[in-house]
Amino acid sequence: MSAQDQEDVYFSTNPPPRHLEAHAAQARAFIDAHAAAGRRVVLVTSGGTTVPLEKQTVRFIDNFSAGTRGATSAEYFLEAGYAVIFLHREFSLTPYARHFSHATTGGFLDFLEVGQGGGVSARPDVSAKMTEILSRYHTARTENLLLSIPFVTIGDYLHELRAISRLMASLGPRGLLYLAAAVSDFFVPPERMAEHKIQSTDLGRRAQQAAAAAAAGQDPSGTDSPKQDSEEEEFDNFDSSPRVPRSKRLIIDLDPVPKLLLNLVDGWAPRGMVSSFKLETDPTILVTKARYSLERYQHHLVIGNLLATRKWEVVFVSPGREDNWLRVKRRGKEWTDEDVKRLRQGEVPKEEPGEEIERFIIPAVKDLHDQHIKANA
Ligand code: 9Z3
Repeated sequence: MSAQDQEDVYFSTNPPPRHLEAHAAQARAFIDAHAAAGRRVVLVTSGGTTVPLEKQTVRFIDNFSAGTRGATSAEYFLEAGYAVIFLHREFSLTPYARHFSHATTGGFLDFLEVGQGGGVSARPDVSAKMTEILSRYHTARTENLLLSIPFVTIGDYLHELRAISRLMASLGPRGLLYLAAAVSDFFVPPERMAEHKIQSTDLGRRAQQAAAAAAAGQDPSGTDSPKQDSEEEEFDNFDSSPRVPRSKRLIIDLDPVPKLLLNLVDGWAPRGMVSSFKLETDPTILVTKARYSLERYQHHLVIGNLLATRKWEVVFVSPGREDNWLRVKRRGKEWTDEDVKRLRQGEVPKEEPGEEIERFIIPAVKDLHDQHIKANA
């Protein structure tokens, strides 16, 4: 099947999110306003996509990502003069709020106190930081520089990504796509997805079958009546660990998600700069996989990172350039060659990073974007 056919099949069989049209209208107005002002626009994707197992979803598979990379990057893009569309997993980290909503020192309410007059104010020790961040947030909001759009499932994400990328096409090379979301590789296609909560007991399954038979006008007595769990002792040798009968296990059968990055690069936003992240846990394959992704999708930049060391170091892989490793400073000490070697092997330093690595990532991406605009003007 061609990439276009795969796209058509995926989008015609997987329903769009409820607010897609409203989100697209917001994105259109946002992009048009900034295009008219000659401002660059970046689409930052952030957080993990879910794979629902049921239509009325109780259970789902999730992808790792707190949204730190995306939310932090969005702040640095705003600082660098970009208008930001922040397409993020609902309830994951968001720009500015992240400093207080997910702090390790406490929840949001822990930063507030009730004053003598009864009003609420920031705790004195965090007041200066809160004032500074609040003022940056207010600037972004009042100048309409930050548009936040949420997603939850892989389906929501892909529909939103396609709609917004197509709108970004009007920006030509001044549009930047910065794809930091952790995107599911596998999903349950709608025709195989259960409507209701998947039952974990025979009792539940049989009750469901009986209700379905009754609804279809069949004699429910034709189906087995609900039995207590203890009554079922079916057993088979499905695999070499027959401790649990197959009837009690949940076997999930997933299809691959079509690789739509190719469609994005060729068709949705063909003149914009496209950068993606590559996440690995095995240090020996990170750069090879990042290069492979770049060659496969023919886009402009892959930023490789290891799960364990992602806050310390990333590698920029781009066509015709040497690999470029960016690393944060250490608190109170210098990197030795030995330290760097260990870091690159995925060994995490004991202390926290001395600064946010996005402080270096965003100017380096902007630099490549400058070159992209010049080359494609
Ligand atoms: C990343 O690699 C991000 O940097 C992280 C950020 C998800 C590691 P956090 O939000 O984590 O700061 O907690 N994102 C890309 C992940 C991904 O799914 N990439 C695909 C892949 O590696 C390609 S699009 O195959």
